[in-house]
Amino acid sequence: MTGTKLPSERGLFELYEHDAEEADAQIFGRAPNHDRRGFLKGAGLAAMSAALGATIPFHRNMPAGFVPAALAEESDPIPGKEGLTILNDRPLNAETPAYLLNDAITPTSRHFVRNNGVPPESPNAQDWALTIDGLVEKPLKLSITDLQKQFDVVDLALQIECAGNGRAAFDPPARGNQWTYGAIGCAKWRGVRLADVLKAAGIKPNAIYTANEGADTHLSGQADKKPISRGVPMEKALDPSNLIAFAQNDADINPMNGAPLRLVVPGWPGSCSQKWLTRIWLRDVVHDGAKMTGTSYRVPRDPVAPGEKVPKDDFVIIQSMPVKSLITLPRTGLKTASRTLDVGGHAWAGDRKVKAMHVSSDFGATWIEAKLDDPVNAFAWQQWKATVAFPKPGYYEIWARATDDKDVTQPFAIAWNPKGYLNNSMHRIAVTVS
Ligand SMILES: Nc1nc2c(c(=O)[nH]1)N[C@H]1C(S)=C(S)[C@@H](COP(=O)(O)O)O[C@H]1N2
Ligand SMILES: [Mo]
Repeated sequence: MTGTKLPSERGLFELYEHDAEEADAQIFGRAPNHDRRGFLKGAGLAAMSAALGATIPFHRNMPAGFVPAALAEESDPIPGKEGLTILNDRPLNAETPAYLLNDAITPTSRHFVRNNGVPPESPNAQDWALTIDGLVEKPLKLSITDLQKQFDVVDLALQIECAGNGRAAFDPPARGNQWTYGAIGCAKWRGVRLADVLKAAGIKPNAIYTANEGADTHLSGQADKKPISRGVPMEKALDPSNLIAFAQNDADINPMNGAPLRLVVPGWPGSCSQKWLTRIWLRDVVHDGAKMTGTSYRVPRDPVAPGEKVPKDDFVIIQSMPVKSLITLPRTGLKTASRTLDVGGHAWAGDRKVKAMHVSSDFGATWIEAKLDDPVNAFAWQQWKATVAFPKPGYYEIWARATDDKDVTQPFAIAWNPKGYLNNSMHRIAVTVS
């Protein structure tokens, strides 16, 4: 959508969902009597036509305040993705319903998408170059072939979770993508170790933080603005589980998941895993790139009451993600005639391991321990399963909660924070037994 001014971080879907009249005014220009679209401003009409892929001959008759049907019905518009729920179109954000995340390795078609800007158009793997510079002895410029030839290539199952996953449950609500449960995936990533590449460049002793850059562009179209540029402290950067990845599930990375080259920094907010990776520079300060400062990916240092205003200085950068789990089998809403039910899913705990998994079918009064697998490698989510029994027909909920190796357990209630991050309250599904 060029030529029309949308507020950043809000696409047509979000605009129309929240206030269709206002969205109309912004897209088409304000109508004097508010019940008709105004004389379509050239730019607004062009933008809507571009979104629809056609001119709109009767645009003056379009009633105000509804999503054009062609946009509303668009269900699977992301190439290579299937079954995802679109939360926003600009930037593109889509999550995966829990029951579609049942595989131990998330298929590429079901890996969520979280974009902050406009992805690069047809990026070319042959010409791709990654620069390592800043506080290094020897700056490097590496092609993907250089990476493959000069460093060990490894395959790891690594989970990436958006820090805002679960935001939809916040009350009072937090602005931003209203993720429910599905901004999480654990794909098999192939690449070289970030630590190996940084060491090859020679890390200077005063380097304390990475600063990552990608090839996507800012929603405003301004070349001097970056959609997102985050980094991690050196200690996290040197963890051998971090990858500079060039393959996802034994194939090319999906274009929306960062093809042809991305970082995977598991266990920390997904935003640390820069997509369309072009540069890593080492700095002697905490990186202050786009979405590193202010309240982005930060939470209050101490717990706050829901709705409380928190001074900016009281926010700290999110590091490890908290312990969490999902019920991916069965799908919520199941109706069954059986008195027993197999349930299962995954559990993960940021930098930690999950130690135990429990399931309740009586609203938390009693819990049974689920069978929990070890991760296939560090930072892979862990599979769990259990069989629950129902004493008689009726409505039941299955609740699931994970406990990490420091004995931290998922809460029932949300620890509210202003930006709606880190909701790790337990997942529950509904089951009716006839
Ligand atoms: N270049 C770039 N990298 C990015 C982003 C982005 O917008 N641009 N989004 C980040 C965020 S907020 C998340 S949660 C993950 C999501 O990865 P995915 O889209 O492959 O699921 O990518 C991260 N890397
Ligand atoms: Mo994210």
